[in-house]
Amino acid sequence: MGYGEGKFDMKSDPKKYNLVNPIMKNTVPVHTYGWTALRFGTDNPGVWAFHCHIVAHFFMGMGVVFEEGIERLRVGQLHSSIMGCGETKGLHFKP
Ligand SMILES: [Cu+2]
Repeated sequence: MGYGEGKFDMKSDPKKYNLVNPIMKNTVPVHTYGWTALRFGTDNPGVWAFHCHIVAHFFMGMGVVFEEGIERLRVGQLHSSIMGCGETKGLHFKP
């Protein structure tokens, strides 16, 4: 929804958000000494990793996990499409 330089200001920076037609994408830049504001729809229950793609940064803690609607999931109800991709398909645990 937006990005900027310096420390995020809770009062002034949200006024800069693009709430009309923000870009839909699955990667975003966070500029040096800057901030990025994002939002995501909560219509797909699951556990979603949000992380920096620079491995050293990931291990320094630039990652977080979003749990979305997990109270609506039960073991055995996870769709098979999330259980790996390519050659890893079919290797998942089957309860
Ligand atoms: Cu990073």
